[in-house]
Amino acid sequence: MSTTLIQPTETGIAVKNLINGQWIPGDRTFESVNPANRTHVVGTVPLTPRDQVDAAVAAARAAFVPWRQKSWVQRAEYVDNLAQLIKRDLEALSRLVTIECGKPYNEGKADVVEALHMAQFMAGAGRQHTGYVVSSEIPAKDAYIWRKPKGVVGVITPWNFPFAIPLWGVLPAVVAGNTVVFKPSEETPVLGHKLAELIQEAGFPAGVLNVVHGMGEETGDALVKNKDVNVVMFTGSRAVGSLIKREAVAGEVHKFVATELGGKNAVLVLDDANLDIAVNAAVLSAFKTSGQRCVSSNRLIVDRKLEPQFTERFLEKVRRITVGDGLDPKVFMGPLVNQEGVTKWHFHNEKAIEEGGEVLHHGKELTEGALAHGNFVEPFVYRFEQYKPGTFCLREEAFSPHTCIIGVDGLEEAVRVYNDTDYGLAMAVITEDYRKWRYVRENADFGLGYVNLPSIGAEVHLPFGGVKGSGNGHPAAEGAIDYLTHRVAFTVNHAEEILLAQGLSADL
Ligand code: UN1
Repeated sequence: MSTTLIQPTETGIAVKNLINGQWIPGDRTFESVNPANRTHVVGTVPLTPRDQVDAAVAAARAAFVPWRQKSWVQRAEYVDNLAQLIKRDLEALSRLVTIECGKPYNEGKADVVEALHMAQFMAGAGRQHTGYVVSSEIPAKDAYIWRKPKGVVGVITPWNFPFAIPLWGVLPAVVAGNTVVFKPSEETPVLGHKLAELIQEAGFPAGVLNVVHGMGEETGDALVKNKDVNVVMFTGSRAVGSLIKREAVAGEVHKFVATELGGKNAVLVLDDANLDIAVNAAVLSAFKTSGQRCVSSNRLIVDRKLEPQFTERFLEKVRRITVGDGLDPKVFMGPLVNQEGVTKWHFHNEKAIEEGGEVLHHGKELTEGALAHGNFVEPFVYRFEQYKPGTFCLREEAFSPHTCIIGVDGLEEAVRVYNDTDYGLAMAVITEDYRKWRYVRENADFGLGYVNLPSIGAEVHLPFGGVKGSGNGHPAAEGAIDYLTHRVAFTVNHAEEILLAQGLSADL
């Protein structure tokens, strides 16, 4: 059992699609480049046309019947094989995450470890309950709530967790008996390809897991509009998620679209906060992964009583943040994923200034020397002494190292300010007072809540997903099985006569 894995110097991998167990090269291709050095081509990747996407869906459809006839335990065995392979290749895969998506090596490794944890969790899930027996009005009847797979699942994932997030969707789908067509992000297709290689090596039957590469407008569009796709699991931007929801379900009542769409997350620093925890949680929430997590915090909502000390200590740490190629162990922030990310960062910074934010740390775009060909920017920090409702900068996700300190008076204003966005994904509150965090838990809108921690760092066996504009529930991790199975009612009579519920007469 061996696969060839990319070393830091290796370039130009010829990525192929995986359809029905066959490797299919692309007629048209695009290049995936290293965001720390755009002259470094990591791979050449197929632009998959509509008819090839349809062929992948047809392969998944054909594989569905024999696959669902296996037991949950049998299907989970393949996932266990995959877990072993991820463990074997952990180091090389971690380096590849850094090379293709830019995250520092330790974060690349955490991404692969998170994927491994999902594989371990789902391998075990094959031996968990697959439904319930419930009581009936008639003593001789057993009623079951029984989970059945929905069919073919299209999984479309982002570049910021190129190894973990695909497995959040793909693995619950296949363990539950669905088959999959997976489209990796066009920013990290070589990692998608490595995953496809491991899927092949793990021995999944042909057609159970298919991988197609390309752009959202062509390949993704073909996948979400295919009538034979029963569920779409999408993680990415709110704009694309909304479009997919509209397009995918138009005229297709059976189709379900599960979305996980980012946030305008925050750290709430209350008046009794431990300042060491508050400052560290704020730096990690705002700037880990260069602010490119859907759970990154663009807002630090700080009680006015602590705000001056907090700000001074926060800025001290921000000034020491190192930016550079993530393969260098001293680097805290790697590059942004692409030049559009850099443009967007400039745009959000300019909006913050235009809307009256007081700039506290004006990070620069770094374009000199060894960084000349990468997408490097420094942190940008600004302040609103009073909350300013209705602003773009305090309501829209920046997905970059851009954060605002907002002064508030007390717990209730902190929560009001926190809730004043269209999103509701991740929230961290820093307090020593159990009554205060309980108030926040009950009154703030979020899917992931933390006390005395950053807003990042979720574990796979917890549900992951937000409310409001952050998505429609838990299309990822622990919660995914709910979207990937249909719970059927199944009732069995053990008597020798027919007795009906609600006192309904069975007399003929
Ligand atoms: C994302 O933010 O896009 O909770 C995913 C975390 C990670 C997953 C983040 N485990 O920070």
